Amino acid sequence: MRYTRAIVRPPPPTYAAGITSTREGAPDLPLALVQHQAYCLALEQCGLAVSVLSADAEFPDSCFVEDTAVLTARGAIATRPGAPSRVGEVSSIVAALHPYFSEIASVNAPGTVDGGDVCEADGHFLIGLSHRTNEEGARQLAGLLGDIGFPSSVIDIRGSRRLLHLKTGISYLDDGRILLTSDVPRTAALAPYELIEVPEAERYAANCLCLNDKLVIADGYPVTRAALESCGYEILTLEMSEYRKMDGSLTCLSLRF
Ligand code: CIR
Repeated sequence: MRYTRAIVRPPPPTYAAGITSTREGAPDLPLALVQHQAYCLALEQCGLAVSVLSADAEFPDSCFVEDTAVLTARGAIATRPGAPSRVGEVSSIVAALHPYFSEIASVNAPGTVDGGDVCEADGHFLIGLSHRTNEEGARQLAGLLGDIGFPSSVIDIRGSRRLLHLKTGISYLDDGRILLTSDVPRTAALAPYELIEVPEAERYAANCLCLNDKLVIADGYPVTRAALESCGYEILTLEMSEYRKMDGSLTCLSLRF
């Protein structure tokens, strides 16, 4: 799919109060903002026009806009995030999407879905069943995707403690390749793809952005970078330290369409 636009939202002054499982210390907000600007620039280098929403201090995790919607070439679906503190992030994202999507479907209670659990691989959607995306949410999402002609498969990652979301451990790279960590269960849903496994010490690098003809990866993961370069990808790297501290990775910071 060719991407033309992205929606992003910078981290707010309350960012350090967001949810995290890491013990890497509090994020440095000024540095996070610098990293966010570099992120926007990288999206532009990939050919996307970037809309920057204003920071929202009411929601500390609101820079991770990916979790609030699932965007496809045939329509948008508003999610219902699995963390109660994040449910209120959705309405302002729906408002920002309305100029581009005439109808926006929704995941409803008791279903929960985080967009970080949804990985599109050439028109087939892999849906992670996680501690954020529950069975009812995955069922609703599969139905809504089916309504607009997209098949999907569910991958249960609830036993993979190191994965917050499916896309914490997996990225689709176009041309049939998937980059992933050893944490992701090797289910039949992955059989059609060529799998490239990142080394254990570089697990964070499994989340990357394949945008048009470029690959954006996190800085500091040389083995993964070399493997991807040898596949012929043009690579941009970004320092992600202040997002990693809050369990965030590259895809979480934008909605792309
Ligand atoms: C959270 O726990 O919800 C945020 N601190 C991190 C969300 C990361 N989002 C993503 O991977 N899609």
